[in-house]
Amino acid sequence: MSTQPRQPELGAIRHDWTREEIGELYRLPLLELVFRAQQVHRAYHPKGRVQTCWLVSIKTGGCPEDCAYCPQSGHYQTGVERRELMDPGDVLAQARRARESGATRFCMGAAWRQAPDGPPFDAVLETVRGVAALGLEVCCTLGMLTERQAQLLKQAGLTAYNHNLDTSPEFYGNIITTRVYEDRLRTLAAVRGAGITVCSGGILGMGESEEDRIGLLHQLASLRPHPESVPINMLVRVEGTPLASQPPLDPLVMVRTIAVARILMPTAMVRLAAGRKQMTREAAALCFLAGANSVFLGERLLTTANPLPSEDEALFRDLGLEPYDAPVAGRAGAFHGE
Ligand code: SAM
Ligand code: DTB
Ligand code: SF4
Repeated sequence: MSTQPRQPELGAIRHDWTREEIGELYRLPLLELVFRAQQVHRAYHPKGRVQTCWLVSIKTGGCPEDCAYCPQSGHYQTGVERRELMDPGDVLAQARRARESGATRFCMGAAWRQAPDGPPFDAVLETVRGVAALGLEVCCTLGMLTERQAQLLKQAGLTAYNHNLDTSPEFYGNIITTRVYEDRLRTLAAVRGAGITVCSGGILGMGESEEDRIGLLHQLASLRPHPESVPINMLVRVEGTPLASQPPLDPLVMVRTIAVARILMPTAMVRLAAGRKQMTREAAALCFLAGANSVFLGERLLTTANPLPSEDEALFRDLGLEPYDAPVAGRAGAFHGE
């Protein structure tokens, strides 16, 4: 006789999850939750594979937004050195290095409130064309986009656009005052409308409540279709930002949130993004068990530290994880269990 709640639709693709249902999942005993997430994972993704992504900051610091977590906001003194937009040739040199390191997805971040028009945008388009020609998945995160800009990026060969919802709509105003949730949703709609895949997730450890994490997951899972990519970041606490003295997040909260994301969005690539440097190998292992199947490689994220390549090699070896050796965009979901 089972004492567990029934789970008739485990692994179904749904866009009508209620907050209550998501709350029930979120509050399951952790090992039961991780078990269910792994079942969903196995039904939609090959076991033991991770996608390795490479991140480059193509324009750094001096951002007019006031995101309380961000070392690149011009509102805070964080010691991040400002750098204007990189030349396409320099970015392409990094993309080649990323490919040689085994990465199959190349992500470019710019500290802009919104993507500018004119020569800087043309330079980004040229860079996107170049990276796509290397056979890598290409992702950009440039702030808000217009529909026209999204279409131009699509034509240039962009695979994905990263634009995080970050947290629940209710908590958003505590973290950012220079834009609203609706702005984020509008850009995501422009990205989707242009036929670019969506990368959207959030940050944990900013002082948000359990309800806020559930609210974020609810927003993501209500997008139609679901984002193809869901980065879950652990706050990197940077001196000078308003969130610098937040207490450290219990890594099991990452595990729990990743597990719920995996169950709600079965086909998505769930990315264990920022915060791995602050996490033990054991915590990272649990995140993979909960359904994370991607990480950023390389010793630096945008401005903060990431594990060393040698550490990641050892981690993959010890966990028996094998990086994908070719792009995976569009492949998830075509897989029917193993
Ligand atoms: N300016 C663009 C934007 O905000 O969409 C793109 C760059 S922004 C740095 C990309 C994402 O990095 C943010 O949405 C946020 O989720 C994440 N991020 C920034 N600072 C972080 C930190 N200290 N810890 C964890 N994640 C962070
Ligand atoms: C995402 O969700 N995480 C990445 C990527 N998308 C652009 C960025 C993490 C940034 C961490 C802080 C930094 O290094 O500046
Ligand atoms: Fe600017 Fe993006 Fe940082 Fe916010 S998260 S301050 S928009 S770079």
